[in-house]
Amino acid sequence: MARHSLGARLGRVTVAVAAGVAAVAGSYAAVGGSPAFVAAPVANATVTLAPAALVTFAITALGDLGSRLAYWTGLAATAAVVGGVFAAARTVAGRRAQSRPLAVPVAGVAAVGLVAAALSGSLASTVGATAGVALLSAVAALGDGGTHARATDGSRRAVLSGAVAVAGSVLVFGWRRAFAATDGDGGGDGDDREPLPDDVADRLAAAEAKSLDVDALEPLVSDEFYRVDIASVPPDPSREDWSLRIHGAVGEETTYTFDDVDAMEHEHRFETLRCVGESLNGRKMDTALWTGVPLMDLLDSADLRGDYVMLRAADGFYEEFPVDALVDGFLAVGMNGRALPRGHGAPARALIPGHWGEINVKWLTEIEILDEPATGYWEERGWHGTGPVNTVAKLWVENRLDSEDRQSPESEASETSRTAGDGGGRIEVAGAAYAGTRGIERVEVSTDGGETWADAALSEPLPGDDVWRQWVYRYDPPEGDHEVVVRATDGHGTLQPREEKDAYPSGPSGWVSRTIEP
Ligand SMILES: Nc1nc2c(c(=O)[nH]1)N[C@H]1C(S)=C(S)[C@@H](COP(=O)(O)O)O[C@H]1N2
Ligand SMILES: [Mo]
Repeated sequence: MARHSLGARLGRVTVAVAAGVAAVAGSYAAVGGSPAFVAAPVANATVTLAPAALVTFAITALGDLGSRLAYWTGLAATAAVVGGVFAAARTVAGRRAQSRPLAVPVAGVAAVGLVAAALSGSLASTVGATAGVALLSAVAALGDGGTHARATDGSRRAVLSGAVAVAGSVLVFGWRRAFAATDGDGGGDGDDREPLPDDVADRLAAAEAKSLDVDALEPLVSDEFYRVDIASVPPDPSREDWSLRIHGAVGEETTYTFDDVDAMEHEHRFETLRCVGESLNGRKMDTALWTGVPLMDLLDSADLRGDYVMLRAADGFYEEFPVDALVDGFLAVGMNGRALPRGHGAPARALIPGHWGEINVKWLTEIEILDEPATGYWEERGWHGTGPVNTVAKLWVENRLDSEDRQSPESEASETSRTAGDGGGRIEVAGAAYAGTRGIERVEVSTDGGETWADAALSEPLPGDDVWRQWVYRYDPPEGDHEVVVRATDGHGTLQPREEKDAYPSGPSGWVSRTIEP
């Protein structure tokens, strides 16, 4: 047996990786970021199988970057596995069938087809993956001039395969991103251009009118709603396939179809969500106008006989909490006047007022009433995120005011300070404050590191029991760097605790502060 040169070996690895990449790209071309994408199971397993400590680090330290990393790790791992199978099949076929020239490429492509079918369980996805690899093999063989026997051509083949795989993937992913919004947030229903129903439009207009007029401050209804998913490729159950089963410690087990829910009386609710795993001044806190039905309308007939509930979802997520919280809950099928987007749990998700985001289960499929407490997905990983949210005031925006803006609404008496500066100099700080169903009564700002405090101006609250408020404060800065601190008092009159705590395990707490240079 001749020893293979390093170059030849590298060449074969390159061809195998290129084949893996071509298969992943081919599948993506066919089905996009849907659950049928060949990389979906591996990408989703990266979070579920990763050690809890690593996941916690990724969530708290990396944020959205963490979920993108999980996704791309899954893609890379899939390409590696598929490429390995491709190379192995070709090696085996090469030993057995030296006389038949097509046996080797056919074996490689067929093996990829089998793996793709096993991973995706989807014909379209399998055809896409297989076509990707077949195309790559064909191009590489053509480039070779059909003379794979010559050792020198091994490297040419590798370079060619690599180039084709990279160029093809860039094209496929770029094209999908640009023209086919099948993944993530893109609604998918194509109803984005239809006018909003009047009742929703009116409510959204009222919310806009209540939003503070502050540069770069997110309006009361979020422009961009954060997302937290255990699955980097979220499920995509159709309305026809979806159902919600209510079972466990109930007098009567019930199953609702989407049509059943659709036929019920719908309500609109403004509601804020916040993730227990976000940083103290993070952005995983947002508000939307949700449309749906009160959970009690679905549970009424069930006759609840347990004190706890487990919600389960199509992505394998599950969370448990006391039934007391469930009775105020809502089943949302719409968001800001549109069908609930896939990324936020289409076709239906739970909203549990005042509680951390995690029990607001998306892609909801089951409500199981329990006699005894149980442990949810994140609690198994050490989090305590099933309870009510902590109070927080975020400092998101820091603006320098021009001289025209200097007359601020909350301090008309700034005549003296108006002449004090040289070309503006006034500073505006703003953000959002949230305390779940306790509501926000007051936000105070200190510009001297917490020595003295003044009230910030608050936006009028949105209608609803579980909504944030915006705050803004304008001031003439002192000389030099100074520390701005913000703190909120909830609707029960309780000032949020000053003590700083990390997100893990019970959610961040403390007063947000920022050093500002005038
Ligand atoms: N099925 C399912 N529901 C879920 C999650 C999930 O990963 N899967 N994430 C939870 C977490 S941790 C949060 S903070 C909220 C976020 O909701 P959003 O993605 O719509 O902002 O959804 C919760 N519901
Ligand atoms: Mo969360």
